[in-house]
Amino acid sequence: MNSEELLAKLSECVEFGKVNKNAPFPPAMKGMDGADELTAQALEMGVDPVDILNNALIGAMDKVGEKFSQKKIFVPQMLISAKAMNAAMEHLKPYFQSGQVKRKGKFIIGTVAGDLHDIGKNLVAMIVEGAGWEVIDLGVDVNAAKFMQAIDTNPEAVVGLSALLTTTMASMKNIVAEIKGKYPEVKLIVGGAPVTEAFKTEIGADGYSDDPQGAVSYLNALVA
Ligand code: B1M
Repeated sequence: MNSEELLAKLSECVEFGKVNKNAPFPPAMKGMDGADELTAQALEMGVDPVDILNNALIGAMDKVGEKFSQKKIFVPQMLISAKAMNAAMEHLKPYFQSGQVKRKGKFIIGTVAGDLHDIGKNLVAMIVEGAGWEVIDLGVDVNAAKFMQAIDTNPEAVVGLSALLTTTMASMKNIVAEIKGKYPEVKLIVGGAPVTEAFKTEIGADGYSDDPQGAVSYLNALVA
């Protein structure tokens, strides 16, 4: 298999939720290598981790989202795809985190209250950490009180909020208002699939990015 074929196969594993070779699901792929093995093979072959992410994994999750919208698949299939994506991400993590020699500052990140999506947030955390920032990851379903507790202990930190649901964009708006009300000087960057530059401006956040690299650029500009 050449690297293109390998990435196509990996993408299929994430799309259909084939986590690893031993996984019995999906039955049609029984006994075949899964996301776990194929990611390891791609890295061994010398494929750039960024290409693995962009050309195999993210596209697969987009297809999963499309099929969910069209009611061709349901939550369990989305979950198993997320599990396959996470199996792949475990291999990529060390590459994204390897630039952490000196710290440029602190970055608190969380997925906002009511929202349990963490794949994108984890990616942002990983890549920001790799770019030399100390990352304090509060996890998912994080309310304003939890963000503010972290700010109390790390008043110099920049704060990142992620939201994947249109419903939790309202939660993001409230959290930004609460944080800005108490800590007007704290810089807030927002992101996540439904979030836009216009929404950032509307809710009074300071930064917006639609991908992890943009978050890094925003953070680095603050300490340049
Ligand atoms: Co959900 N889900 N989900 N889901 N899910 C979406 C988001 C959805 C678009 C699918 C669809 O309908 N097409 C839809 C939202 C629709 C909407 O609001 N308009 C949806 C829905 C409806 C739901 C439920 C309500 C389903 C239900 O229960 N009926 C439910 C909600 C649960 C909850 O949160 N309360 C739900 C549940 C789930 C699972 C748990 C099954 C699972 C999540 C597992 C997990 O995260 N551990 C899941 C999944 C996997 C998805 C999709 C398929 C994939 C999300 C993902 O991981 N993408 C998603 C469809 C889609 O996005 N294509 C969908 C890959 C990831 C790398 O991208 O997270 O966008 P993303 O992150 C990007 C950028 O956005 C950016 O950088 C990342 C890398 O490029 N970014 C930032 C993210 N945060 C950032 C922060 C920044 C900067 C950039 O600065 C701070």
